[in-house]
Amino acid sequence: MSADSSLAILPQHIAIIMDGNNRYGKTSGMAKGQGHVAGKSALDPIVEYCRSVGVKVVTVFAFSSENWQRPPAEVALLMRLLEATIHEQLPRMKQYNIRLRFIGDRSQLDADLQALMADAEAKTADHTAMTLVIAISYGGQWDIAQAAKALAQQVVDGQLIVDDVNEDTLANHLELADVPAVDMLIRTGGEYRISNFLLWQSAYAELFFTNTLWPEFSPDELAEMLSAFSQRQRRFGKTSEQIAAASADNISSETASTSLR
Ligand code: M2E
Repeated sequence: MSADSSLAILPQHIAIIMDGNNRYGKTSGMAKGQGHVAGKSALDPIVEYCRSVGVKVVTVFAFSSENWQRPPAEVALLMRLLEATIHEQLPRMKQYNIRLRFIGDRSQLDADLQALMADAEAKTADHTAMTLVIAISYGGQWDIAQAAKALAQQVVDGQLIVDDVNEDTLANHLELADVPAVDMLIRTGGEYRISNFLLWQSAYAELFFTNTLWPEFSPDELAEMLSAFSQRQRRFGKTSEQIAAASADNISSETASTSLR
């Protein structure tokens, strides 16, 4: 993959809501659940593309807190797929020097899946090209609540005073406290919601929505989004004089329109 000058400004952290697997399965006449199998293969080229252009962190929503309420057969299939995918991904993570991490409420997961996740994290901990974060049994509200709980425990233990509970101390206890904030959030599948993904971490993220179903999402479409991201950032990247001039302009036009009302 050659360097692309349109990617002058690159997100450091891309979060992806991989929606549309079931609809893809249905419209392609697949058996129940097979859309998730199709979705599983769509991630590899996206991860490789992100790595090749220099994105540092990619976080994907593999299984949400809310997904536990899906039909039991689908939950079971997703758990089997997760396990198979982690097994499959390990050699690839080595080949591409990618670190694998997991976020979410692990206590809800089978002990053998928990062990597999810990093993995959340990075996890739020294990989430096990129980090792939898999959110499993994750919810943004759960994340904020568990951080609050950790702070409350510190107060109880006399290690923290109430006045020191603030944005910074809370952020330090969230999942991914040690990686850059999400600067680009993508949702495929045609819904325009954040669905309790990385709520705090996406506070300033540029949002991208596409009707493309996840199994059909391609590096080409991502490249288009990255170029749009770069353009949005370039507008933010104007000099302070330009911003001052633009806002003075806004104020005078606001004043003008106010006086016309
Ligand atoms: C994923 C899991 O819907 C999910 C089925 C399994 C694969 N998948 C989508 C993931 O998100 C684990 C790894 Cl290591 C990579 C991707």
